[in-house]
This record gives sequence, structure tokens and C-alpha cells, in this order.
Amino acid sequence: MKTIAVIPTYNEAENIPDLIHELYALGLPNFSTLIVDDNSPDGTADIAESVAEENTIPVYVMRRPSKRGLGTAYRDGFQWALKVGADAVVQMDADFSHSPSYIPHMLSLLKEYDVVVGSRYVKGGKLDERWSFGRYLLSWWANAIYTRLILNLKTLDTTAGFKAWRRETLLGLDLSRIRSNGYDFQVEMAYVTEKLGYRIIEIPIYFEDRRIGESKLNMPIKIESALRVWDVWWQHHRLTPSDRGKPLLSSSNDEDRAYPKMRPQ
Ligand SMILES: Nc1nc2c(ncn2[C@@H]2O[C@H](COP(=O)(O)OP(=O)(O)OP(=O)(O)O)[C@@H](O)[C@H]2O)c(=O)[nH]1
Ligand SMILES: [Mg+2]
Repeated sequence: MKTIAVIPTYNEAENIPDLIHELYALGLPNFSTLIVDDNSPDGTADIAESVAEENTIPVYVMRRPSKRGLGTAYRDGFQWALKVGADAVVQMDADFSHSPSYIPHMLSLLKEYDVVVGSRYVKGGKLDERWSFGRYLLSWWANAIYTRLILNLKTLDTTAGFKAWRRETLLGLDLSRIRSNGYDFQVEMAYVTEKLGYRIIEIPIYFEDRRIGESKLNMPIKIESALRVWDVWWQHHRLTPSDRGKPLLSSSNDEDRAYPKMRPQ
């Protein structure tokens, strides 16, 4: 099973070498990583490339010219992963909030499920112990109540950013219908996945606060994402499983599935 981890980065220079080392220490067969970097001023992209070269490991870096948001980074990264023939795609943050140690279990569940969600709100899931009760309450309300009620979602962690996807699921979702450019991407993906009737499983994770570096999630972004939930409903509430996209991107040609040389976009 060809597995690609897609990791968007913006100023993650201090996290990326350790993350790459932890990912490859898992010893997963046929595994590679795609870093989608938005011209981070701290040189994240160059650092990722030199770690790959020094250790001769398959880490690819997609360099985008400017900061374009988490949602577009994932869309570009997923398209690339599909193009090069990934059977499974893992999405995760670069700041260690998503521990690589869960990945083997997530991948094994893809035999039975179309997407596996690393969840903070399912039974057994946990948020960083350092969170104040007020912060926890706000996050729980936004995820497990506000978004879920508007969209009538079964998924408990509606903004989860740690997932493993089967190739067929991403093709069926048809990424061209996903409009979110920012953090609302996670909610839109969760909603479309449920509306299309895919088999989803949430596994509990311990979500640790970022170890180093700065959060890119500020209050205006949070408010915009909360309002975007209504748009997401409006765009997709009529979807049914018959609207699954056709697997146009699958290719039996080995040349198509080769890793293309990365160039700045
Ligand atoms: N390429 C790209 N990556 C981004 C962008 N914004 C955030 N990221 C990356 O997306 C991941 C999640 O961002 P974080 O800042 O950790 O956001 P968060 O985890 O929701 O917030 P915290 O809990 O405060 O860390 C990290 O790997 C970031 O470097 C962006 O505009 N472009
Ligand atoms: Mg984070």
C-alpha cells in the first residue's frame, strides 16, 4: 500500500526535522511524505529538503509562493498524492499535536473504513492537560455542539486535522467541490464525507499543544471559520451517496504514478 503523509507547513523549521525522523522511524512500508510549504520565512522548505537528502528518505517538498491557507495546501497536496498513485493519504499538522505513533493503527483501519479520524472528542480522546477549563469548554462547544448541530454531523471531532484517507474516498469526494481555503476545510471535508455516505471511524487521540513555534490560528480566523459553517451547509446539504465523484484520476500507467520533480508553483 503506497502511503503518503501530506503535511502543510508555515514556519515549522524547529519542528520539521524531528517530525520527519519520527515518521520514518515508524518503518512503514512504501511510505513517503509531502511537505506543502508556503514560502515560510524561517526556511522550513530548505530544511525539510536537507533532512531528506542527508538521510536519503523520500520527503518531497511542494513550494508555494506565498501563504495561501491550510485548505488550499491540503487540496494541492492531496491532488499531488493522488496523481502519484497513493493508495492511502495521511493528513497531519507539523507541530506534534498529531503524534505519528497513531499512524500505523489508523492505516490498518483503512481496510474496513473509508476514512479514519484522530479524534479529541470521542471516548478516550484527550486534550492537552495544560488547557484551562474555559478554553476546553469553548473548543468542545465549537466542535462537538455548534458545528455538529448546524450540519447534523455524527462525527464528534468536526475540526479534526489528523486523518487517514483511502484513495477511493478522496477521489469520490471530488476535491474540486471543496471551497474552503482556511481552517474550515476540515469541517467541509467532514460534512461532504458524511453526506456521501462514507464509512468513518473516530479513534481517540491525545492532542498535545504545539511543542515549539507559533500558532497560526488567531481569533479572526476562528470567527471566520465559525461563520463559514453556514456556507458549508448551503453548498452541500443536498449531496447524497450518488454524488460520489468518478475515479478519473486513477491510472494504471506506471509512468503517471512516478514522483514528479518538484518545482516552485
Ligand atoms: N502551507 C500552509 N500551512 C499552514 C498554513 N496555516 C497553517 N499551516 C500549517 O498547518 C498546521 C496547523 O497549523 P497550527 O498553527 O498548528 O494550527 P492549529 O493546530 O489549529 O492551532 P494550534 O492548536 O494553536 O497549534 C501546521 O503544520 C501549520 O504550519 C498556511 O497558510 N499554509
Ligand atoms: Mg497546531
